[in-house]
Amino acid sequence: MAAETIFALSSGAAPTGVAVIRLSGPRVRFGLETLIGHVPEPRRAALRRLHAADGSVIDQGIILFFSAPASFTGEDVAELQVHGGRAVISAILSVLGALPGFRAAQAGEFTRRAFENGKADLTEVEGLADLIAAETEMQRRQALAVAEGGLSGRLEAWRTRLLRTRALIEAELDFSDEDDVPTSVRTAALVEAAKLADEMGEILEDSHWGERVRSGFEVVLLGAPNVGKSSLLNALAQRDAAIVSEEAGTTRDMIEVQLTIDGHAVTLVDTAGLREAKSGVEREGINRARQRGERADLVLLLHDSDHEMPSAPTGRPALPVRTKTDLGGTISSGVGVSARTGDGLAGLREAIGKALGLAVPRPSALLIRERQRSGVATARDGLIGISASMAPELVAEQLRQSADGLARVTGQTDVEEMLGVIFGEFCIGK
Ligand SMILES: Nc1nc2c(ncn2[C@@H]2O[C@H](COP(=O)(O)OP(=O)(O)O)[C@@H](O)[C@H]2O)c(=O)[nH]1
Ligand SMILES: [Mg+2]
Repeated sequence: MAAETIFALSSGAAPTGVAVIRLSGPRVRFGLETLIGHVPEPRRAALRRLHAADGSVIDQGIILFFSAPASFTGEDVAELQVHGGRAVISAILSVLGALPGFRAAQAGEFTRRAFENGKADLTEVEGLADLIAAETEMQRRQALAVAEGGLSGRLEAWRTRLLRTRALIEAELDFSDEDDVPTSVRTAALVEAAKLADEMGEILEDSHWGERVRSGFEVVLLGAPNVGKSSLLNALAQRDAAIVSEEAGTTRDMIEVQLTIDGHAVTLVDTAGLREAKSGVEREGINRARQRGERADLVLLLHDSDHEMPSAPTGRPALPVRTKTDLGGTISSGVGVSARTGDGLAGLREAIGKALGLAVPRPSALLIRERQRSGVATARDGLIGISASMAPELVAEQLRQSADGLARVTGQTDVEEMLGVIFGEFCIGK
């Protein structure tokens, strides 16, 4: 079945200064002929009038044509930059919609075609999705690194080495006169497998940094009722997100606000004050506060002259925060702040950044999703499973499983390439 030609408004909601309408598929040339009377030279901006079916002019805009396969999707692609008014856009979309073989694109369909045509692998597609969703500087940086092939390049290099190693073993198995593969081949394979396992381990042992940057770091406020948790959350968020009251036990649900610290997304969570609950609802709130603290990236332990510091959930990094410093008293441990006057807020943000390790510049993480991590982990496990005493057939099988793990991450299968590596590099069957 011939692919349909798809089209969509690729820029944001109208009205805008300029809108971009994108087309992709086998009938893009026909679409351009209909709209502007001809197909412009590929990759050159052309200022043209766009026409309705009755020949009247809809608008004037910049037309870009990309000839297959040198385009984002790998198909013929056109981008129409027109004035971003609702009537302009809908007039053009309705001309396109009426053309035979044309239909409106579904969400992600251009990218899907790019993947199917080998223009981007799955990790690059995921990076692209994250780049579009990125809200902080650090999310943008790591998404761009992955979208530009930072992860797929690593995976591809590993996979090639795995396939080559396996091909070596198979070649020796198939063509050796003896029953056994020469030990030199096996030794080389074992050394390479161990090396690869180490390299994979290195990027796996990153404390899930990429996923945390992607979804944001979670900081949970813990402390006795009335110690000033809700006030502090509001002061850091610079808005009244949580109810502040002199009455103890007001906050029962979690209240979350988003902050940006050192270019990273941080979710700050207000919780129910920790005490002996007076009601079932409050008890539930306190349980949830503790649970949330147990999986937080950082816990702020609030205390003041009237309220003791709560104990930190085991194993979680914690930062003591002395509240209500405007009322006087001494700061015995941690950072001092006053939500009322704003004193110490900048220092607290800084301390949070430091405690989370956000302040230290790092290279962009390459594993930004659980799917990618589990594929690499599968690949490494396959390699770790290889032992010196193993029959060569089994070593080859472990190597295959390992390569499969990587192929799943990039969205390829490896059978054809396996053959390609054997025949291409080893001149078997001459
Ligand atoms: N003087 C002073 N009072 C504060 C400060 N922060 C909170 N409070 C007061 O302490 C009480 C409890 O505050 P709240 O934020 O609701 O505490 P929570 O129960 O821990 O969420 C309220 O009466 C607040 O006005 C502060 O920095 N200085
Ligand atoms: Mg509160």
